[in-house]
Amino acid sequence: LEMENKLRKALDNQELLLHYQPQVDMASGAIIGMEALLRWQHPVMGLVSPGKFIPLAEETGLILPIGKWVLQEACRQAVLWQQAGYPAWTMAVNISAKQFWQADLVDTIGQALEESGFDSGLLELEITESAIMQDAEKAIDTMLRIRERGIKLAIDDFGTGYSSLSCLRRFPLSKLKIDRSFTNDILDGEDRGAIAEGIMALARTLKLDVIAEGIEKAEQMEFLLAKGCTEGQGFHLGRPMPAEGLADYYLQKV
Ligand code: G
Ligand code: G
Ligand code: MN
Ligand code: NA
Repeated sequence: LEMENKLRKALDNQELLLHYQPQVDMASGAIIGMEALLRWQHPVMGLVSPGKFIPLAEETGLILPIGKWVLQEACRQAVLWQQAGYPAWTMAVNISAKQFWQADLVDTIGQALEESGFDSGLLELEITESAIMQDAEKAIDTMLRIRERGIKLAIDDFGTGYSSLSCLRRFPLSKLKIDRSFTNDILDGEDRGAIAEGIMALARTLKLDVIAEGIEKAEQMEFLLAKGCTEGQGFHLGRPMPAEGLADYYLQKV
């Protein structure tokens, strides 16, 4: 309960911040997008891991005001980068199940886009399989309203939930994000990347983009590229960083 009260104040006290992790075209090394990742910097507890406070935020409903702030802040930052002369990268924002099922979700997103002036075609929402499988018909309806605005939809941690393949075909998706456990399997697992490869084949069949998460080693990247996965994200390609860290990262790439 004490933690809950602290989290309740975090937004007003400006203790929440976003880090950004690059999404990279592995063949050229070019940045194609950024994923906004929430962080909580508490004055006494220090940096609280999202694994700890996001579940709490979901349970208490605090994820709703927090999620709204994340959307606004991520769009605002994306526009700042464009104004500074960086290329037009996509901005990926994680949407929790609770947020996804709010009746005003599409309005909240629209508001963040309007206030920031960010191009809706560059916004990508990351949702999980379990969120949309709660009620597939209703999810499709919401997703269509999101897609009508030109906003992209990615399935996060793909392969860890259970979505029926027939449903998957009916969801108006843009992209699958191969969960990092399968990227890890490329070097360390018994199946040697078979699941990552299977997801790539599925994405190809469904005409979806695909990005591999959790790339930590060059060998994983080489395997993925050889199998036709062009987009990647992970510590090997770039760690999540505060917005101010971008210039250094970018200069070092080009
Ligand atoms: O990047 P990191 O390891 O800190 O993220 C931990 C978890 O928190 C991941 O599952 C990620 O999807 C989730 N997460 C990070 N930022 C957000 C956010 O803004 N909203 C929601 N709902 N989840 C987030
Ligand atoms: O669930 P989601 O994919 O949104 O979670 C993103 C999380 O993954 C963040 O916490 C981020 O810090 C973490 N992450 C990003 N790249 C890597 C990586 O290469 N290895 C590991 N272990 N975690 C990563
Ligand atoms: Mn994500
Ligand atoms: Na993920």
